[in-house]
Amino acid sequence: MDRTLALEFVRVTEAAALRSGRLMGRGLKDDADQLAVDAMRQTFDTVPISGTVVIGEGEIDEAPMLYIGEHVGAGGEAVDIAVDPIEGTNLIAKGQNGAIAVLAIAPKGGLLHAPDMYMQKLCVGPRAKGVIDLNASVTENLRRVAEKMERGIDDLTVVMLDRERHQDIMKECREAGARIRLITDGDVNPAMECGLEGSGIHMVIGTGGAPEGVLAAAALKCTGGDMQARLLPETDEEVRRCHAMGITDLNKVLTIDDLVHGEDVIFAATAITEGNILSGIKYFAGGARTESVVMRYRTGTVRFVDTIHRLDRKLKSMKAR
Ligand code: VTB
Ligand code: MG
Ligand code: MG
Repeated sequence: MDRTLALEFVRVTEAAALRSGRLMGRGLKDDADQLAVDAMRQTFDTVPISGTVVIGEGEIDEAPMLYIGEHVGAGGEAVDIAVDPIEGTNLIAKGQNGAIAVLAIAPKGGLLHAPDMYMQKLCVGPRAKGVIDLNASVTENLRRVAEKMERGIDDLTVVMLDRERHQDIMKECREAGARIRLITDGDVNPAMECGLEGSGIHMVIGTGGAPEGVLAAAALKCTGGDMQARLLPETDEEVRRCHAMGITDLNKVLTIDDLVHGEDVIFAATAITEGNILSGIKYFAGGARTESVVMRYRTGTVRFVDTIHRLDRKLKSMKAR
């Protein structure tokens, strides 16, 4: 993929974040989501790609925009797109940390077309690459990651969604001595943070959305991190969808390269609320400031984009056109 596209994609996540961030703390998660979806959709149409949404807001009959199969872009290189215009709508609604606007782009066929079902995930950063095993116990994984990172288990911080279903792994992490950060929503952001030195996050574990799993894998692939996952279909229909994707062995451990294949992927995210690496949006009279990250697997470049948006000037220049 043309590398100049990377900056175009940041514009897309910035737009989604800028538009929806205004609603922080207002308790309006669906309204915020709608604003982000609209902004992302519009901005995509200024980017010179022929994109197909493979992970999006839902099926064609349930999502008016950015539905799976929808074509976006102004025309150009054929790419597959995974989007989550707001990853963590509850977080925005309550003004809590960790909401991001996020996307991943790969050449056709580069992203697992993960349907909306649960996925068991285990994510680590580059310093722990090659040692995780989803079939091993949590304790064993913590032991191996700590050893690879040349530190104690008590120097590891593990993130998981605060859910009843995680009681067992939570207990195991506590007994092994790891520090835990329980989050109410949004497991893509901490997975991305695992790959970035200085975030203080070393592992993300537990069950969350499969679409979010592919976005996490894209970020971790770019930073050289590692991930393993397993689809957890719950209904016959979900099982059928796994089979349709060519996954016949439902117990199969998906590696990071199963989730994101090939040698080319771009990941971009803009913080909406505060994160451990990216600061949340700050609005001021006439504008706002956003922090984003954009990464390319091909070169391994991780670019932090700190942008001041003069919304008053933009409006003026649009009117003058
Ligand atoms: C998961 C997680 C997401 O929603 O999909 C979660 O991966 C929903 O999980 O990051 P529950 O069914 O347990 O509520 C998010 O937190 C936000 O999209
Ligand atoms: Mg969302
Ligand atoms: Mg989400």
